[in-house]
Amino acid sequence: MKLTRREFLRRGGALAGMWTGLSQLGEPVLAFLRTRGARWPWYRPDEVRITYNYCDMCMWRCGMLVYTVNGRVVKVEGNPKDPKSRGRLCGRGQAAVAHLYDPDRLRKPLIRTGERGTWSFREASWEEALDRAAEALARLRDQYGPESVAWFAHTTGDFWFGDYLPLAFGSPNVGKPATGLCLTPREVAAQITFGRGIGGHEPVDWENTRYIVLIGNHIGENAHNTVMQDFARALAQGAKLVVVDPRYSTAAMKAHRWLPIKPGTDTALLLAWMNVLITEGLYDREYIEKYTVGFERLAEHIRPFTPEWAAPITEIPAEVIREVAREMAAHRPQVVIPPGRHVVWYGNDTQRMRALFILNVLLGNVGRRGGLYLPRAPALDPYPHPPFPVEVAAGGCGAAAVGIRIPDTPGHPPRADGVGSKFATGPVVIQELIEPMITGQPYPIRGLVVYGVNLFHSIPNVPRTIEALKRLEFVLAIDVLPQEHLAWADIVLPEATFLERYDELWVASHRIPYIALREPAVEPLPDTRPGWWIARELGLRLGLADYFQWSSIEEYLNTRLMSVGLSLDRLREAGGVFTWPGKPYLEDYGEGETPFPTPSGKIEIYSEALARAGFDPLPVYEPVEEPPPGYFRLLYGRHPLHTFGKTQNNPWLAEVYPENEVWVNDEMAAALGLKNGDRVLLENQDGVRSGPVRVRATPRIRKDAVYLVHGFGHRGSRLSRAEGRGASDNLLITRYRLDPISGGAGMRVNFVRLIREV
Ligand SMILES: Nc1nc2c(c(=O)[nH]1)N[C@H]1C(S)=C(S)[C@@H](COP(=O)(O)OP(=O)(O)OC[C@H]3O[C@@H](n4cnc5c(=O)[nH]c(N)nc54)[C@H](O)[C@@H]3O)O[C@H]1N2
Ligand SMILES: Nc1nc2c(c(=O)[nH]1)N[C@H]1C(S)=C(S)[C@@H](COP(=O)(O)OP(=O)(O)OC[C@H]3O[C@@H](n4cnc5c(=O)[nH]c(N)nc54)[C@H](O)[C@@H]3O)O[C@H]1N2
Ligand code: SF4
Ligand SMILES: [Mo]
Repeated sequence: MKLTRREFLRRGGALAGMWTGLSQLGEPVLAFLRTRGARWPWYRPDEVRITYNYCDMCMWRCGMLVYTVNGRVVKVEGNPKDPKSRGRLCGRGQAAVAHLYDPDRLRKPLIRTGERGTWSFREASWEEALDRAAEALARLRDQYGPESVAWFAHTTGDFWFGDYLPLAFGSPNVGKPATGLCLTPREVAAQITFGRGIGGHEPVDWENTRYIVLIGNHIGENAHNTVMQDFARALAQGAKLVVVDPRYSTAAMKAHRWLPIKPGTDTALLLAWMNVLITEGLYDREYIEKYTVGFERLAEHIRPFTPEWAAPITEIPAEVIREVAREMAAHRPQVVIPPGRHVVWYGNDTQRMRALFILNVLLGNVGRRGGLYLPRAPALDPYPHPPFPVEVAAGGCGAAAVGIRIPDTPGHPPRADGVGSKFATGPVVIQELIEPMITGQPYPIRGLVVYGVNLFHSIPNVPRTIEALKRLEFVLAIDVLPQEHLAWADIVLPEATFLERYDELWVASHRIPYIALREPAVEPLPDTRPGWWIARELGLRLGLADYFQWSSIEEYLNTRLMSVGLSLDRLREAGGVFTWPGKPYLEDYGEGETPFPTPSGKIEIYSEALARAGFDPLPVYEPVEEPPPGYFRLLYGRHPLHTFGKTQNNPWLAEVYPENEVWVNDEMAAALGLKNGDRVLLENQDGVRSGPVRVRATPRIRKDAVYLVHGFGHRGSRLSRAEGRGASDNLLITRYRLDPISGGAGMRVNFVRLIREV
């Protein structure tokens, strides 16, 4: 029965009357009732439990308080003690509850019964599934060597399958999508320039900044909680904002200038800005002298790159370029060009990131208030274990890259991703591990363990991935949802969600170095298991008991915590988070102590390392391929209420934004006879077609590009709310340009045309 508002209020009134009546019974009556086992108050506050967690609805890891009543999670909240959430969560974080109780979750280990690529499985016991998985992995290791198995891992539980078990197993082929498909060029550029990576939390000193220039970097749609809080506060404090984006993004709506740049030409703009700062003498001379090397060569190098040179390339008027450079200089050092995060754009991305960093340096803002601060991480010891047979930088959001060198360990199997041949340096890049599965070059990869990576939505060139999956001898998938790639696994293991498990500590590199705890709020769904447990069980079966000497996860965590004088109990007493003082500014470093551990001990504007490796030692602009007639460049980005391809099925989030749209310039749409809401198919330069997607005809995008929110267009999954909704950008990204320095996969080199659905 539905209550009308009036009826509801009337009954509420009656209840309130009863309430007063009851309370007038007085304490003696209540005391008597208690002796009879009655509870008062009736809502039983003793059964509300709060546990600590860090959010896994995206990779940002906001600290979370989880409220459980009678064994059910009823709500999650930001942990006020946590530097990343400060008591708040974003919409996706709130929807963690719906993630936990998604009825489509995987519930049983599955063993393949039919052909790969079909959803033909039988349910199995953990005992059987683990035995068989370990047997298959051991056979590959014995027959072809441990390097014949690749391990792909992501989500915030990826430590066990991305950093620990694979290295104990002895494979250097450990890939995370947050490397070559996300931030590797940025980390490599930072390593070359500053001798240190940027890390998982972009170190922008929002509190003190007065002038912000966003290049791409669509904050507001890219919805990292703390960044949005900080960004909003900076604007409220009067900071000026310039947004460089071919699309009028949410951030652009807040900007005092929107520069609708021609896609792929940002390096030209950055060079022109440097040109103005240097030729007009507006840069920070003292800073450059004290902290950098190579400025003279830069001054020489940028001479031809005037605003007049950049204007026809970028399609931004020369006067505007000049004015923005002067405005930046007028605010220095409280001016910042944030490094962005998803920086694999056009394949020359390390050079673009170098240009962006050097521009910041000319403004004297690195390690200064209002610019880029210097983050630090707490130093916890690992749980003692024998040395790993391989050493490799698997990378990931928090990991720094490795400078210009080929990071193979002598005497151990080299990486198969092409570092040193196809590209120069950096952590293992995931997408280049697919090729050896097909071609056997430089040596064959025959097995794949995929933990929390969305094979068909995150890795470009899906036909190639399918080809690889057909050839592999063994595929093990560990996930929480029936994503489409699981149909290619031989064994599927259902993990418990982050709200149901302990996990490795989150050790954050941040302005305030800190650690955060993840502990279970409720028992896992029957027949799902935590990642640490799965890794350990596999490890024991693979003869790796020496690496798993702990008897319980609590013992593991306590031992690590002990190295900094903490324990699980003390971490809980502290509120699930423990912080240390940071050293964010240059003034926090003493004489003779440099925050820039480059070979010169200074910021390297001119890079000897790049020169030696045969690359341009100073950033250069390289034109990108133009779309053929009738085609648009395919751009993509985020929606504030979705994460990649993993939240489209979330019961709450699916209700708010159930499918994506293709943004098309309104004049171009009209010329094609299309209007808002029409359904079209997108066909790329290789003839690959997306499913039908609605047109969003809008003046908010340039005429030469279209735009999709990433992560939609699930096909062949068992996701009841996501299946068949919208179009997949990744399906249309059949090619990419490899960044020759870092191995990042520039994915904005695909073109699509619109075909009206008939
Ligand atoms: N809600 C939500 N937030 C997220 C995520 C999520 O899944 N969901 N994922 C997180 C992760 S891991 C990452 S890496 C970040 C990614 O977020 P960002 O680092 O902000 O990613 P970008 O690729 O810089 O941003 C996409 C923007 O670049 C613009 N763009 C496209 N081509 C060009 C160009 O040639 N030049 C310029 N100047 N702009 C261009 C697009 O129009 C779009 O507005 O988001 C993070 N935040
Ligand atoms: N085309 C295209 N490709 C992209 C991007 C893009 O914008 N467009 N963005 C790139 C970027 S910036 C990044 S960082 C990567 C992200 O790449 P991914 O991390 O691969 O992206 P998701 O779609 O979030 O995939 C997460 C997978 O983990 C599963 N999962 C969720 N929770 C758990 C859990 O607790 N345990 C386990 N075992 N599994 C879990 C999900 O069901 C899903 O299969 O993608 C990159 N690739
Ligand atoms: S930004 Fe949102 S989804 Fe990401 S960790 Fe924080 S609350 Fe969770
Ligand atoms: Mo990313």
